[in-house]
Amino acid sequence: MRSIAERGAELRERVRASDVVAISQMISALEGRTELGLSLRKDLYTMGGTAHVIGVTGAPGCGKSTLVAALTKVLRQRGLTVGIIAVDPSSSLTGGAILGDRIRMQEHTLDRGAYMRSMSSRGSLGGVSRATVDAVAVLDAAGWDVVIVETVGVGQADVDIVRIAHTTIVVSAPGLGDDIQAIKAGLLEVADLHVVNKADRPDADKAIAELLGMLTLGGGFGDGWDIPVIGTSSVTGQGVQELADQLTAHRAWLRDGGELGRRSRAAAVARIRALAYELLMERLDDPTKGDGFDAVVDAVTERRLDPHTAAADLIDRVAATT
Ligand SMILES: Nc1nc2c(ncn2[C@@H]2O[C@H](COP(=O)(O)OP(=O)(O)OP(=O)(O)O)[C@@H](O)[C@H]2O)c(=O)[nH]1
Ligand SMILES: [Mg+2]
Repeated sequence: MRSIAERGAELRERVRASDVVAISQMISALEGRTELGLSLRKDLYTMGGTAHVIGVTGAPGCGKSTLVAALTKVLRQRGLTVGIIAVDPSSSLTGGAILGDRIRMQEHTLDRGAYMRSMSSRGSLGGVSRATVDAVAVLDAAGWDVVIVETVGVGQADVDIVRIAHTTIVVSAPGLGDDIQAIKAGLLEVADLHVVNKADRPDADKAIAELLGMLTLGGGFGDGWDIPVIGTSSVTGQGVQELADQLTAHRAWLRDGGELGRRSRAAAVARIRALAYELLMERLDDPTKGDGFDAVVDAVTERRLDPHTAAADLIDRVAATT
């Protein structure tokens, strides 16, 4: 039986050589937090840093997955390798989304330059964000040129993804109703690029005009990047080349204008804080299982001790054992 260290070293080499089987194995190991996965985490981070990470978010059913498949085709034609991570497709209102995604991605499955992975947040409290960030890191380490993360545009996962994405695309579509408008408004400020998908529909022009109106009301952004609003259709292919062009333009702007450094720094801060919080929660869990803790709970229940002091003591105890 080979040691964890040996297996880890072999897996890392295969990932570095862009072996898709190894990529899948590594993502699974990280997601499942196996001993192997935990041993890989630190090295993984220093292996990457070259991929263009693109977040695609927007209301359920607006056509994100279909658009990502169409965009992938264009990017592949341009010679770029594309990794796709679909976060929590199971929460979809449209149902059967994973199957749909698989079918849409089928034309890419025989293509070694395209990789797709679905991640579900079911049963994992906050775990989907971490698992997604890890999966992005694996594809980045494997040398993928572009890593696209699709999220449904309503939860914490989106916020976390936006933090690690270099470029965030907010997708909307005509005729999705008022709830959707609210989601769109919430996502307005995170967009680097707006896409109004289903531009083949007759009400698309109105949706584009509305969005332009909302952007104008939101005030100028004035940092040298004019947020484009692109009408796309996965049916006719309209706008997908332009979207690919704008992604390249945004990446160049990020690099040339110093914004890339700022975003990377903000992402590092967010990541450190999230991991520290997670670590603290794990460690807090330990003393709460000990006998000593029961006495503290008794004291707080009987109002002999206030919960603020008890909480501060708990943190001190955790810090003392580190
Ligand atoms: N007319 C038209 N329909 C589209 C277009 N793009 C997607 N659709 C349809 O919209 C529906 C939803 O598409 P998806 O790509 O699954 O949308 P999604 O945003 O990924 O959905 P979730 O992942 O479930 O949130 C499907 O029935 C698509 O066929 C488009 O450009 N035009
Ligand atoms: Mg989808």
